[in-house]
Amino acid sequence: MFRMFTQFHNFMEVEYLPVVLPPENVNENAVLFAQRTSHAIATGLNVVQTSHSYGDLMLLTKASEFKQVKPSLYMVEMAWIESSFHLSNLEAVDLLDKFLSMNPDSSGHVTIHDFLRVLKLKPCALSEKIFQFVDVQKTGKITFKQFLLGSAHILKQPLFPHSCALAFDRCNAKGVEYISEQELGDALALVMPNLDVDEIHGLFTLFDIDGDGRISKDDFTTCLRQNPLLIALFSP
Ligand SMILES: [Ca+2]
Repeated sequence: MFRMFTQFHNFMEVEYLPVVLPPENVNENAVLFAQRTSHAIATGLNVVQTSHSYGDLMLLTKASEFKQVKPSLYMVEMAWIESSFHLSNLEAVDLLDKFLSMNPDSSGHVTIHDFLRVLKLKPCALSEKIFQFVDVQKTGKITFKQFLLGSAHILKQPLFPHSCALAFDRCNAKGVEYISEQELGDALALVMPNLDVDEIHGLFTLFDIDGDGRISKDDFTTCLRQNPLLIALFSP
């Protein structure tokens, strides 16, 4: 840049790209039109056409705020994710928030130890199974994209809201509006043996979103929407 400013003259080339117009007599939706336009630009630049969108910029900004060494590691081609999983940009940013609290290393990888710490899970067979569901390449570490895809895959299952409601009813032994810490502990004991009081309390505080000392149906559903992988704790 400095060298450019100290030249008497600089050369530049302007390439006019073909004007991309919507086809006459045919209804084309905005997504298709954007794809055709993006293709024309990518061809002009002689680069591969990707599915990066404004959502990726939001992810990049969030990763930069969290002082990540390489914020670009957290860009996931959101246009593709949005169309395949119907996951909104805001949902992706929330999942990135969660992932970044797992303390990823400089190459953007998270170990099972930090994964379990943030999800308040104790090391056990079920917890390892949940991690392995995300660790598709079986390297013992996960990337944000793997975490995002694993979470989105569960969150966008048509029966997910129904499963949340069923899980709440299953924990709610007394059939009242709230789940107590004791009831949550009893339900979790079925899938995670030998949970101690602190481990139950850790999960209880995660589920008690408004912090009023009891888990309402809203708390329960909100927590599972923020941490879809935890639905595994309540699967029969
Ligand atoms: Ca509550």
